[in-house]
Amino acid sequence: KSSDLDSIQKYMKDNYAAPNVEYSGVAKGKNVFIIHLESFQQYLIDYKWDDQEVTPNLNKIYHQNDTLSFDNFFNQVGQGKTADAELMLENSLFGLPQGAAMVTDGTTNTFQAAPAIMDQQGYTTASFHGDVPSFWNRDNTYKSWGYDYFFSSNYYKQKKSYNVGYGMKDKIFLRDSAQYIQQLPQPFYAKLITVTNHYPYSLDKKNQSISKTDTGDSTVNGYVQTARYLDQSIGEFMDWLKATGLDKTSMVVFYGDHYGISDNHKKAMSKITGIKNFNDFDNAQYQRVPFMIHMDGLKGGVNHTYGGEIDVLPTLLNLLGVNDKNMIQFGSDLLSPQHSQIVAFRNGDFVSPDVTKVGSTYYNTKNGKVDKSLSATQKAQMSNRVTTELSLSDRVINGDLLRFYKPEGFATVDKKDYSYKKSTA
Ligand code: GP9
Ligand code: MN
Repeated sequence: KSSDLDSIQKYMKDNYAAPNVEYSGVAKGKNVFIIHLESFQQYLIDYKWDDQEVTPNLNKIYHQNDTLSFDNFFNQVGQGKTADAELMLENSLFGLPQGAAMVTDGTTNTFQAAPAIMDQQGYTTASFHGDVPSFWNRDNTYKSWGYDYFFSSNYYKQKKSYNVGYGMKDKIFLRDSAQYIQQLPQPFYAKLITVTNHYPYSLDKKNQSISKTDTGDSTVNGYVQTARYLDQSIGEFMDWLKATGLDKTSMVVFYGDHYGISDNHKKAMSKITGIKNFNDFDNAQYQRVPFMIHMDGLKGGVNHTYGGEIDVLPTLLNLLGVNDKNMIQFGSDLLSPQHSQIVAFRNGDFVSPDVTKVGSTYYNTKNGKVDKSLSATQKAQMSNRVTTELSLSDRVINGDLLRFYKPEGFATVDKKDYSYKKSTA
């Protein structure tokens, strides 16, 4: 029912955080690249193995003056993994408690997603990925989100040696995406989804340029090798941006979608991090993933605000000078002084600068000890905030509530307008 929207709208109003005006519109009219770093955890930034930086190119971007980097940014995915990350980033809606909303609701629901929003700002929008179009139901969901183009595996020259794991190797994928990127009318909004740094972290010998770790856990040890390979592919891509001049006219956004090493590998994580008894608290802290915004002339630096994937869309829209005050978004501008720093995980756990909740245990985020100073009311307050936002977001998706919502200045997407079939002409 359309009246179900009332409680959602009330929540939006009560929790609205006005975006940071200092950054409003600084990227207006720029091309946008969203670079998906598969399974990339924040700890890899500046991490050394075998006396070498594992990811020198990303490290360099992280520390550049014109990169706004976040070191307390968390992934918030559930079972939908990559799909949940995509959903959160481009809709500011949470993934569902079970399954992947892109699969269960992507074809039929109404969305007010980043590609549609940017399209209506005069942008060309495209997603690129070297796997089959049907994975995570992207080929249908992207129509609902208003993507003009979806370049998936059949748009790329295929050779047996080009593939590993879930699709094309990142270097080949990014190199061969260039021909399409260059044809996009500007300004464009382009999302590039890498995949080589995906479990089980296998890579052909020729592309291995650092030794495996020696944790004694074979599912973990290849992670540095595929992360290094992903990093090199980013280095090559940034060189290409420079060569084309696109580096001067684009905002490049990087994010890690979710953990690479799951909490089944605490012993190995203990070896990698030097944390003695790597526990549930540590596992929650290690849900940090990169979020970096790189743009010529941007006032950058490492920002310590706590936030997560749900906050990306409002943050980017503010930079792009798009007013989203009337949109239904569960995150808020990471640069807003009013931004809430309680970061929800999909299971109701959360992290904040002071408190981390895992299961029924509340820890002090600063020292990892169980926090006995919190009153029952304080606990309930934080915990309720998290469960409320999750369940309201679920209500939006399960009830397909955005079909009733007509924000001013936004035209509903007609899926029939989109086709991603490759023309033979
Ligand atoms: C495959 C890819 C992997 O197309 O995006 O998704 P994941 O397994 O990480 O959810
Ligand atoms: Mn993924």
